[in-house]
Amino acid sequence: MREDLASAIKAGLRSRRFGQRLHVYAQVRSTNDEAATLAAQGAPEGTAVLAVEQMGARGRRQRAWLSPAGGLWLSVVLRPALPADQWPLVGFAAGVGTARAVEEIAQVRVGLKWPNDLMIGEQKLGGVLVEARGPALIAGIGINANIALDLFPPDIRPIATSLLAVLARPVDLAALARALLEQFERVYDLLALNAEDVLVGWRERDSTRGRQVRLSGDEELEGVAEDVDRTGALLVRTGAGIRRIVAGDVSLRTVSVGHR
Ligand code: BT5
Repeated sequence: MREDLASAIKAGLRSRRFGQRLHVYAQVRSTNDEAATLAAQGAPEGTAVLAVEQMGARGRRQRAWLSPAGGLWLSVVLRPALPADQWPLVGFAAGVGTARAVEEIAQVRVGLKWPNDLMIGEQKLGGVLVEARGPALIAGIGINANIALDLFPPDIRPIATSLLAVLARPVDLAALARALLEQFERVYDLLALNAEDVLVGWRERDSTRGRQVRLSGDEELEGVAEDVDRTGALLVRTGAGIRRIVAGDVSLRTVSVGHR
C-alpha cells in the first residue's frame, strides 16, 4: 500500500520541487517530526513526508491531531528566504494551496478560518501546522479525506467533517496529494514574489472576516474580525478599537454581523 501510494503520487506529479523527493510511511508518530529529521540531515526544500497513519500527530499548542488511515497526512520541508515577520504567511500559503487542491479534486468549496483551519461550512476538514526547526520550516497539512466520522470520538465528531462524509464517496488520495503538492508549491513560490497575492487568495476563502469572534489563548477578547494584515495577524474591532492578534484560537459566534 505504501509503495503503491508513493508511485501513484509520483506518476504525473507536475511540481518542480514539492514532493519530487517523497517519503511515504505506513505509520509514524508525526510527519512533521520525520520531515524535521530529514531537514536536519540537509534535505532540500520541497522534500515531502506522507504517512498512511500517525500515532502521535499534533496540532498547535501540543494538542492531539487524530490521524487514522484514510486521511492525507503530509509535511513539506521549506527553507524560505523571507523575513521572519512574514513566516506566518507560509501557513496561509499552505491553507490557500490546500483549499485549491481539495476544490480541484473534490469540487467542494473550502473555507479558511484564521489562523490554520480548513473548513467546509462550519466544520473542520483539516488543519495546517507550520513549525520552525532550525533554519527550516516544516509545513504539516492534515485533511480528513476518506474518514468515516464515527471513527472520531464524540467530542470531535460534531466539529469535524471529512470529504467522505460530504461527498458520500472516497476520493483518490494519490490525486489529492499530487494536487496539494502542486498547488502549495505554486502559492508558496508566490510568497517571495508578491505576498499580497497570497493574502488575496486567503481573503477569498476567509470564513472569519466580518464575523463576531471570541478569541482565546494568550489573551481573551471579543469583537468583529475585520481583516488580516500583511504579516497574517488578525485585526479585530473591539469596543476599545482595532486589536492586532498574532496567535490564538478563534471561535465564531453564530450571529453573522456582515462586513462593512
Ligand atoms: C491544527 O491544529 O488544526 C493543525 C493540524 C495539523 C495536522 C498535520 S497532519 C500532518 C502534520 N503532522 C502533524 O503532527 N501535524 C500536521 P489546531 O488548530 O491546534 O487544532 C487541533 C484541534 O482540532 C484538536 O484539539 C481537536 O479539537 C481538533 N481535531 C483533532 N483531530 C482532528 C481531525 N482529524 N479533524 C478535525 N478536527 C480535529
